[in-house]
Amino acid sequence: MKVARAATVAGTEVHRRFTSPLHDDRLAAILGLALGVTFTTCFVTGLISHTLQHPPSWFTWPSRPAGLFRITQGVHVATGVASIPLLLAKLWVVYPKLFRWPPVASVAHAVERISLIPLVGGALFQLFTGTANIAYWYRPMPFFFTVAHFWAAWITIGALIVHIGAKITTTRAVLARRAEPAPIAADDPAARDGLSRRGFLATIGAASGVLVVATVGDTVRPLNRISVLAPRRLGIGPQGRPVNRSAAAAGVLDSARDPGYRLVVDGRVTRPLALSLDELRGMPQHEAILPIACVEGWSYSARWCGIRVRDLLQLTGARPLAHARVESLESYSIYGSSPLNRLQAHDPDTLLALELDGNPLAPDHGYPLRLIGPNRPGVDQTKWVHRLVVL
Ligand code: HEM
Ligand SMILES: Nc1nc2c(c(=O)[nH]1)N[C@H]1C(S)=C(S)[C@@H](COP(=O)(O)O)O[C@H]1N2
Ligand SMILES: [Mo]
Repeated sequence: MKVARAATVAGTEVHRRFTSPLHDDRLAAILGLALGVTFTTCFVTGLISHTLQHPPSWFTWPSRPAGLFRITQGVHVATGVASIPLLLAKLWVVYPKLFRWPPVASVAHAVERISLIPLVGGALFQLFTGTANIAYWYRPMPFFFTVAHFWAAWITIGALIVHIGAKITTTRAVLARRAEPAPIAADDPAARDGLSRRGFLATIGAASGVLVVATVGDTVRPLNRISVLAPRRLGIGPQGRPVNRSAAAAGVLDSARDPGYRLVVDGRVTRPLALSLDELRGMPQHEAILPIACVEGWSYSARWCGIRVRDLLQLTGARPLAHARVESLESYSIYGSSPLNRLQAHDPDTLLALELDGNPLAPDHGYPLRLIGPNRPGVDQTKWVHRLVVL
């Protein structure tokens, strides 16, 4: 039946080339459904990450639960990675349709076919740029990753909505039908010996699973040892913790070790402060177990010890609803400062940490002082802090 249809729509020449029974509507529908779920998940979690880093004025991201961003961004990268085999399989299943004749049957059909350009292009672009980014492979991206990935996400999701609108009726019908065994093209041994539909789906599902397990170990501790493709293995780096930007790369080796170092607390305060390292060590210390969750999907939980930002706000006479900004010795960098909204600034676990797991911070982890707070993206956990500006 399938073969007959292929022969009528595509002509005998084309049919001979697409003999696999896996170029099939039911498979296309199932893979489409799976991709709909993974892409929607990526879009929502991606928008969360974007909103945290570019908060609109009406929006205050809570500082609790402490590990929420770790989960949303871990899920973003994991579902993105899982989508790679799904998308390749889907494209392979449906590509004979590209050769359908006549190419367009109606205006609606033309719109639907044109929307495949942003859909397929956008989907490939998102998976490629995302993967290149977490693999630290920047050369093929001569544009600013976040900006391109952000706008391409809107284009892809827009095209996905058009595509779902166009296909929902067929998908329902195809999935409602009881799965018939895939027809065997009697004249074609290749088709007969190939995978069954179920076998094909199981293979693609397994490929997705293997890719995810091979990468998520840089955020899911128990999988660390088997995650051979994880870009950031836990347990490697100073103090056994991974580092993206070293003190040398940030150009702060000398300024961080300067005996004249002071933490300045100023801005909208009544009593500005300039505290030496000894003075900081002499203040009440607080301990918190908090994750660092990089936007690239890797994360680890650690025990941090230092001074509460909240205590500094009180000491300097800040307003009760004050928010703040921390600044790094690494001043000429987009990571050189980060905002603390009022919930984060007053959270008892938002610290300017002096210690990591019971030892003074290594230079690469932000010595002498780093910001660490609950439910914040890693990019905002500023290292080598030398100033807290109260706002
Ligand atoms: C293999 C697949 C993917 C990977 C590895 C990946 C990775 C990433 C990473 C690392 C970021 C953080 C960027 C940063 O803040 O520096 C990000 C952000 C984002 N991603 Fe993905 N992504 C993937 C697929 C997708 C897909 C399919 C979509 C949506 C259709 C998507 C939408 C977004 C959005 C909207 C952001 C926020 C960008 C911003 O902050 O402006 N991503 N992604
Ligand atoms: N001053 C400064 N702070 C910084 C960074 C940086 O480049 N400079 N990197 C940030 C990023 S992206 C993350 S994920 C966390 C942890 O990164 P690390 O691996 O460089 O310690 O620190 C953040 N703090
Ligand atoms: Mo990061």
